[in-house]
Amino acid sequence: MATYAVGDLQGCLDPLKCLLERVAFDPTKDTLWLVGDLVNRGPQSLETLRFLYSIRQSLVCVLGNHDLHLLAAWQNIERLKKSDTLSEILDAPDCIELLQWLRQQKLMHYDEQRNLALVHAGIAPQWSLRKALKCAAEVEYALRDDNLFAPYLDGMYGNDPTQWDNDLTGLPRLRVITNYFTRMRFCTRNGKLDLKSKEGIETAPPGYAPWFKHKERKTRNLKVIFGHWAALEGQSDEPEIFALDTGCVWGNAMTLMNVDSGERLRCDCDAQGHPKPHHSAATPSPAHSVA
Ligand SMILES: [Mn+2]
Repeated sequence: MATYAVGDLQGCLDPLKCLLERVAFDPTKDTLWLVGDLVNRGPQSLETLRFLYSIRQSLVCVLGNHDLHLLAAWQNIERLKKSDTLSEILDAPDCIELLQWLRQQKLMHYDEQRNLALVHAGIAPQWSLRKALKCAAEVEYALRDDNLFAPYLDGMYGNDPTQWDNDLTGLPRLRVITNYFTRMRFCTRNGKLDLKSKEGIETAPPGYAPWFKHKERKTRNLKVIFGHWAALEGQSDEPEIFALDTGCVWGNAMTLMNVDSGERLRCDCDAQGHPKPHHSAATPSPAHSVA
């Protein structure tokens, strides 16, 4: 009955399977939380999505920017970029089944018992827990609603507005909510976003800080698991903020964390997002086993 969280998969299925084998993950008993960016850039986006769909009853997952991009490409709203590896999904016979499932996923998951939230990028510092859940629900509703789905995806792209305002309506409102949950790294203490900087904590533009570093953050009593920010290398330096993106698709590693014990496992990956040989499922490294 264990609960594990894994960082951004980005279509890297082998490292995920390697980690799940090492903890003897049992989908009939255990639960897997995923921080989003399930697909894109990595070698096996279609197979990753199929695998997740097959264990969907044991899964809690939130959507990342790459997942939303996939939905937009599916709806012919956004063309695929050269670096995208999503066409195998769009060409697959089970594409509709997989993406109808994907669009039902949330932007924010809140576990009341654990006082723990799961998001892809972060939670706007000026939002209370209640406010954050309400904002996430607005986008989740648009994703599920057949009349709002395409207009939402069409209006989703862009960096403006840069800041939340209660008076925002329509697509700009949904866009800024989406940007907080799926693209944010640095912002001001009032939640003004800088969506250009992607490097480590020390590269914050003047007046900006990582979203989780602001002392006046309204959800500072909430534990948060998130991904999206590979340059953090899995470290937030905050006790209750759990950064899980360790850049598997960039030749670094995929990270799995036991949600209750905080214990972490890494699967080191090569530049193609495959497990490095000494961490392959066939020859698990005893030094890294949880037992
Ligand atoms: Mn991301």
